[in-house]
Amino acid sequence: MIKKILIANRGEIAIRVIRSCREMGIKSVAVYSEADRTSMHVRSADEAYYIGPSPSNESYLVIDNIIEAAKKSGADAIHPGYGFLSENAEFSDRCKKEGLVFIGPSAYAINTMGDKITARKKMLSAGVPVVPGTTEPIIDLDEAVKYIHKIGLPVMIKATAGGGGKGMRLVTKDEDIVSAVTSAKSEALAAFSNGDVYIEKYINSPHHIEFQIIADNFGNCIHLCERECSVQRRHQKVVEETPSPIMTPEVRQEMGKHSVAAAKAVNYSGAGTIEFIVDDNLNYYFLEMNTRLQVEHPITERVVGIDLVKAQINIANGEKLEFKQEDIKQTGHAIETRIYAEDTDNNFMPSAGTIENITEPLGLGVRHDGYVYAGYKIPIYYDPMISKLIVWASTRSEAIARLKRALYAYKITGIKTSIPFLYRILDVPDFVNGTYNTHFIQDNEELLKQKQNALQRVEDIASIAVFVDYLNNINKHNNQHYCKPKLDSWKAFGRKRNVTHL
Ligand code: MV4
Repeated sequence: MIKKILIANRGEIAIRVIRSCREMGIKSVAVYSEADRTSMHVRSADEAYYIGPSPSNESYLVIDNIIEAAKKSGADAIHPGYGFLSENAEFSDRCKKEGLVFIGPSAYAINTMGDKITARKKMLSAGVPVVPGTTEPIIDLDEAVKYIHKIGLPVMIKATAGGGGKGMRLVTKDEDIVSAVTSAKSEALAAFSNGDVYIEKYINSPHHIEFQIIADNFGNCIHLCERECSVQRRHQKVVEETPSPIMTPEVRQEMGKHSVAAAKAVNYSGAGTIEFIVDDNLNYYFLEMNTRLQVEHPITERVVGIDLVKAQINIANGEKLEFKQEDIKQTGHAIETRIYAEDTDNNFMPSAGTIENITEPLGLGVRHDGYVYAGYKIPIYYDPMISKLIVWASTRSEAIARLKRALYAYKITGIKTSIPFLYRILDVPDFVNGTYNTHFIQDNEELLKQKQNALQRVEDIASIAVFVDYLNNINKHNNQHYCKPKLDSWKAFGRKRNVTHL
């Protein structure tokens, strides 16, 4: 039985895992780097262990340090969160060897899905549709050119060790084939120490739709429906929603079955995600599998009513899935926006600094998964995502209205955030109508630019009010009133007058 879990992560996801641990009566152990001594996850956990200097390759990515902390604390399991060591096969294996339960899939599942060529082969033999293309690395350039002529341009050259857009080239012209293959290979070799690349037919303006699956260690696997993740910027998701505005019950059922088949093909255990690209005619193709809990998991939790972290822990504990496919129903609509510490009106520059004040949105249907607090200095070493704002309502249009209300109420001073940009997304006709694809942000660049709308004017008035307060404080200070209680004259009667009157 798992009694104590070490969370090998930081920020909002560490706090998210700690919350489920507390509800389940499981003790939680935080780990922290130098820069994270004052981080919220350290305070939220039952215990905390220092694991090294601020750069993640000296702390959150050092397997030995994390195992040592787990041993010292007496934890019996490790939750890796997302990022860091979450998709590291060596870490999964090492936990097992040390007698610690890794709350995630086997090294075999991570390795098979991590190598895109191997994953494509596996999916083909499991009957899952993959993007038309090759299933062997390009060895001979002439043969690659011949193959591309056969399937026709445009194509994408992708690194087998890639994913998330790294080591990828779009080829639209015959004369670019050789240089694209050559540069993709050298980029992949430099980035992943593996220069193998393969060919895929290019799917124009696709949707990114992913399916959540959960599987236990007894061969049971179900899907928890889809998430629409097409609002992305430079392969970073910005808004996610479920259900997808373009999904139909028939396609959902079919894609769900293929997602379960994909997971079963690698004996998957735990929570995972099957990513598809989908064209306008709802033809769908397997892209990759994420063998971890994802950032956007809360929208699924809300719409299907399952605590995914609790499910992960129960599975790792050797329990059977407590739900059957026919128990899974989507209720209402959920949307998540990721809040980044960045200046969206200045080329999305990271906005480091100290949070002066934060007012988190509350109210019906609002969930805020964050970790920053007033006075917190955002470290430069890690991802600039500071929180996720998730709303739920019974319909999509109500959910959009609720999200706008919550973004409006969300006030952070001291740093710039993506909140104003997110608000503008919710007003763009393609978003409102649910007719967007992965080119949404590019296609709506002009509409997404800062403009003097009603919200902006209210923000300006709020800023002026804060400044007036600030000036008043300076005046008080000059008159030595600062931090001293004001005494009405009748209260001051009979006392030594130490208050300078204006
Ligand atoms: C593609 C594609 C079109 N055709 N593959 C980008 C990230 C990586 N996971 C795969 N990606 C793409 N692969 C073929 N054959 C278009 C993209 C793509 C994309 C995919 C999902 C979400 C956002 C995207 C943004 C640009 C390109």
